[in-house]
Amino acid sequence: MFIYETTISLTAGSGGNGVVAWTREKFIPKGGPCGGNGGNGASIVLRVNTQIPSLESYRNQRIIVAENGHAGGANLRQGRSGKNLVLDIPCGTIVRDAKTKEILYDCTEDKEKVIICKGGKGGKGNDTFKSPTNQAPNTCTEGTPGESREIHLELKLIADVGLVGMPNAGKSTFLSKITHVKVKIAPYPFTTLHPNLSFIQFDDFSRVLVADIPGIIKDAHDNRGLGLSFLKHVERTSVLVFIIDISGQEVRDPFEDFTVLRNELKLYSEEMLQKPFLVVLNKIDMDDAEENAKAFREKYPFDPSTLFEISAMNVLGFDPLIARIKELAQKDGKRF
Ligand SMILES: Nc1nc2c(ncn2[C@@H]2O[C@H](COP(=O)(O)OP(=O)(O)OP(=O)(O)O)[C@@H](O)[C@H]2O)c(=O)[nH]1
Ligand SMILES: [Mg+2]
Repeated sequence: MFIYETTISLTAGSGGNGVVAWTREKFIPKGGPCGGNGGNGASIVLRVNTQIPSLESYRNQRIIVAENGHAGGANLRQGRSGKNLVLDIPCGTIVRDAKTKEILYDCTEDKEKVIICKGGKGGKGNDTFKSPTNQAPNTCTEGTPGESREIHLELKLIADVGLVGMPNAGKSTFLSKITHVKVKIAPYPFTTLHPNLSFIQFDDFSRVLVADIPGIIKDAHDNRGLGLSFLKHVERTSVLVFIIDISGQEVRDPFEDFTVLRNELKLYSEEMLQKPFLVVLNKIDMDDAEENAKAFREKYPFDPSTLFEISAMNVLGFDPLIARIKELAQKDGKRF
């Protein structure tokens, strides 16, 4: 199950109490105070982990409480501190305060760690309070409570390139041929139900991360099909690749597909259309494809560095396209 949004309530551990205790040993009368301090409560730490694909592990875990610190003991024994609780979250998670919706962190770096709830401090034992004027203090303090807050986690994948297209256009086929990921490909719409993420590995050891999202249909902004919710996963990509089925085999019309896609993106956010994009006419191996592609070029006279014809299934026409993807994705320096 692909979970990309959840709210969890976190409570860090409270500090352990300090204690009042007195030294009682044979031949040592009035041994004095010996109450130890309480241990600190455990903090809750969020850690970015690129190996985790979704927020699935928090599906059944909505209330998370970290360990309390233990109370101090006699003979100056310090209470044990709680062990910090590390929560792994996927890269690209936006952490918000659930109430105010204020963004607390935007987790974009692998292994990045942030303390989201600080544990309480341990209380002081009576030994701490002894002084020349008060050699037998009868006071100790309680541990302070740990911070507690409700946070909202939202995952927006961070990829360089986002594949956008109608259902069945061949997005997943393309992803599976350019990367090593095995994804579900089938001749019916909405095969892909959640985003797939993989990377193209280049000879210079650089990588370009590609996200394949479920198909988008007309009126997706009205929540038709799988809606636009998955567009958030391509919102942060630097390049969009429109995959258009040019075979004309589907009931749809390739020209309309392109207009509809752009329109739906625009309704999601104007910024989407400001991104650099490539248009890929797929299934060029099919019968009427050449003709349709010609008509498409006439209607949308993009230059050859924007418009490409490929057959994702037969791996045809990939080289110039991938070179261009690399060029655009790495324009502002390599990210991966
Ligand atoms: N002839 C031909 N068929 C292709 C080509 N690329 C993909 N297909 C077929 O088109 C169908 C749909 O491919 P998918 O890769 O699942 O399409 P998708 O865009 O990921 O579809 P959704 O996940 O439903 O949005 C499959 O039956 C593929 O085999 C191609 O270049 N030529
Ligand atoms: Mg798919």
